[in-house]
Amino acid sequence: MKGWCGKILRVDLTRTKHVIQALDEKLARDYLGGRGFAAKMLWDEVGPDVGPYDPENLFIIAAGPLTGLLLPSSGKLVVAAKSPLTGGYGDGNIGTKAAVQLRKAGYDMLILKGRAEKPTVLVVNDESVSFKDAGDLWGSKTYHAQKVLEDEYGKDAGILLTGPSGEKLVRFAVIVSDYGRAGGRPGLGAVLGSKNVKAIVFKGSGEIPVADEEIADMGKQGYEEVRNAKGYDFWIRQGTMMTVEWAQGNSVLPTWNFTEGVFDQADGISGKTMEEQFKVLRKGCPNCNMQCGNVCEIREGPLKGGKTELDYENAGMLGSNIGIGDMNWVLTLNLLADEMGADTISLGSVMAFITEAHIKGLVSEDKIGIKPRWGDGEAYYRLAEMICNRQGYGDVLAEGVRRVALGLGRGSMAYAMHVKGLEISAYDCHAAPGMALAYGTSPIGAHHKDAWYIAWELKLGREVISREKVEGVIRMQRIRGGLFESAVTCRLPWIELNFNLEWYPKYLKAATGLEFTLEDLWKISDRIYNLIRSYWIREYPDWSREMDYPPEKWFTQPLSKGPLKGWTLKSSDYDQLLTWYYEARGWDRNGIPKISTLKSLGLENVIDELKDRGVKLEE
Ligand code: PTT
Ligand code: SF4
Repeated sequence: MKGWCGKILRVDLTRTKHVIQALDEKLARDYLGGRGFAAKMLWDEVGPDVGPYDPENLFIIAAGPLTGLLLPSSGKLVVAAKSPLTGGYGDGNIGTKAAVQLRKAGYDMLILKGRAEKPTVLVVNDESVSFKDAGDLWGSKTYHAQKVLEDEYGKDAGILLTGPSGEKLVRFAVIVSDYGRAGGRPGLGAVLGSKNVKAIVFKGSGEIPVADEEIADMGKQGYEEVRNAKGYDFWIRQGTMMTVEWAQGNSVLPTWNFTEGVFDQADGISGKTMEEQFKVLRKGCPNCNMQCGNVCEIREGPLKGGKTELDYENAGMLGSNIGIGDMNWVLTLNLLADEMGADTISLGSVMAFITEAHIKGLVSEDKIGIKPRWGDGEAYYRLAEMICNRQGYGDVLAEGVRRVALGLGRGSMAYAMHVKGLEISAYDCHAAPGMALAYGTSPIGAHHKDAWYIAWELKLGREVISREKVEGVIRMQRIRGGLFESAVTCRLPWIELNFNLEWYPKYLKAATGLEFTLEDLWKISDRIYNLIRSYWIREYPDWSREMDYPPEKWFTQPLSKGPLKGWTLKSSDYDQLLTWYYEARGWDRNGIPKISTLKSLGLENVIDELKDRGVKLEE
């Protein structure tokens, strides 16, 4: 086998045993890697009888055939498990040295099962696997733990960590690596914490096998094209932070718990402010020559002098969405989240939610223990500490907005900004029905990663309700959620610098020796999407189209500021888009795949199992 390393490492934490399995060639061809492998493993091995924190849940780290090769931006990994936040399929993507080291150690995937008896650091060094006592590292913040492990295993070691939030089972805890790369929004850090694993260290000494040595020259050409692309210089100055100005200009910057799309202090948290006043270093993932990591220094406040990497989602959710226009507080909250290993998007969302609930009289200051107030950085810093440590009322908020709203009741679900339990990332959709559809149909809950449709939607027209819009969302899901998440390489060269998509089938051919047309890749992507959808339905057998609806607020509470004042989503428009989406995907009116669709993708086994669980499938 070429392109793939051909091996899966399975570790049983309960028995401190491991086994190396051959990677099945059919699995590789049908699912490619990354998310595809993870979806198949979870479908086969983690059914509805397994809870997210049960030892039987799998924690999966999966590479793809392009991961770690000397090709533009290939230092990425998928982490996946049944999600404690949503109860459904959960994954995330993380740029890390661990991506390269996993593959050099000879594996395409690591699957953890069971629960270690005591806090453990798992060390994978080629074929050797050891279970080390985590000792003092348990309870430590991620930067410290990274440093201690680097001192022990070397600076080139690949290290994946869970922070104190993951150990304490904050439902939106993430995996952190390399001082500030984070992935696995649907609670992957909590799944690792539940397994008593503080960190996984990879060291590899092998070569990743490829079919055609020409790939080295093809990689060089790719790097050159990236380096010479229009927009390169600006990209490496600001990276995703350039999106703050863009979002403000287009009335989609989440403000006050997604109540508005414009923020009067947006300048304070903009890419320009970051670049001119806070950025001290440019950093990147391995194998990347368009490094977008904005390392910023905090100038004021309780973490003054601390350094943290800033991206757009962090600025939107820990800035405007809680009314903060002071970059120092955004950076302070961001550093806290990275050190504790909590997702910035969900953290910002749950703090915004409780602020709104407090303003509406649903929860008192006494109960929260703090008065949450838009823009009050100090109060949010204290609240964030409580949440990340599950202290006081922070214990309630650590459950995520859906569960908090279910507990509060009294109509509060209307402004719990989530889909399927995953908090919405930083794009307001009062006036963006296509983007709302992207959130509604994302396979992990409301995340922009599968279809960042908003920019395309603005070109087509916000008001347009058409099949073309729906096809655009699906096309994007195929490319971003399918190709990039299963070949496992960064999508940003393609998105930000127009790197030609046609390179990827060529790279896949050179790596694996197998011919993949773009059409073949879309079919693989559709197979993965249908399997993930079936996974959700198996977990929630009374599935209905409401599961794919965005929150009520966008339908009922119009924007009251900015050029789009008065806009809301219209439910008839959204329903129409959703119906067309289901038709295009071959799903019934509730979003359940039809038998003919599953058959066309080779998912016959799924049909029987869903039927056995009492799900009605249309022909
Ligand atoms: C991603 C989500 C994002 S998406 C951001 S900023 W972005 C937030 N980052 C967080 C953070 O930082 N710290 C923290 N404690 N929580 C955070 N939560 C949020 O998590 C990320 C980049 C970015 S920056 C994006 S868009 C692209 N995402 C890719 C993807 O998903 N797939 C892929 N093949 N390539 C991608 N390239 C880009 O990678 P999740 P990273 Mg992240 C500090 O993981 O769970 O998908 O959530 O991975 O290495 O940090 O790179 O404006
Ligand atoms: Fe990492 Fe940014 Fe490079 Fe992508 S473009 S690999 S996120 S540094």
